[in-house]
Amino acid sequence: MNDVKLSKRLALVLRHRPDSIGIDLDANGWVPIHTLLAALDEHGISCTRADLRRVVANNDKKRYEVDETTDRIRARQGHSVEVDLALEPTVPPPVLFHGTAHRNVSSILATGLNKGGRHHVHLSPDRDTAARVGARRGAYVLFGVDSAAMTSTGQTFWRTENGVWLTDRVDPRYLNLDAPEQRPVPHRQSQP
Ligand code: HQG
Repeated sequence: MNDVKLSKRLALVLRHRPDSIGIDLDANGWVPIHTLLAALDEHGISCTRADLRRVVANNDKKRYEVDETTDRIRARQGHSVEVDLALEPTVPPPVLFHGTAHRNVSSILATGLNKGGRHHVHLSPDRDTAARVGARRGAYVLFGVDSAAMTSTGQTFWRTENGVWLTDRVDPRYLNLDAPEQRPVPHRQSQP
């Protein structure tokens, strides 16, 4: 399996469907590397320790984290299965960004940003990153998020180790649609 496919499979297993290869994640999302490799092998996916290390190290968004002491691996964020990432609430920069498909705009302006299938709403620290997130699904728009105002009302934010800002919900009053001319040209981004 090439590295891109392997990385996508890891995302599936470590965030959404550990059962697809018959493994469990612990409460914090970790699985022993030897357990993962054995389960992948049993399901016909060839992956050596070296392959795994390469995919983790080269991953464009540092999606995976290895704990050297306990020899375990987990996804840093993006889970749909129940996990506690044990992140500390953190004060965000005053403005964050969210890129989304153009077709979502009217719904978002009406009801705000909702977490959908994920555990949190994901926000980006800069326009470039938000543009890449939005452009995954074609024509996109950028929202500025008034995180300073949200923080002042006591809303909690967390920052993942790979720099994604998380919160539970963004009410429409804290969203500003970015003017189209301010949109950066996105760079295609693919795993790993
Ligand atoms: C949209 C990728 C209509 C929201 C990326 C988004 C990111 C609404 C979609 C990370 C809505 C959910 C997260 C509403 C939210 N009406 N649409 N009220 N509220 N939405 O993929 O933020 O590759 O679950 O705008 O790079 O796009 O997984 O979230 O378009 O960092 O590592 O609902 O996923 O990283 O889509 O992306 P997603 P996202 P990874």
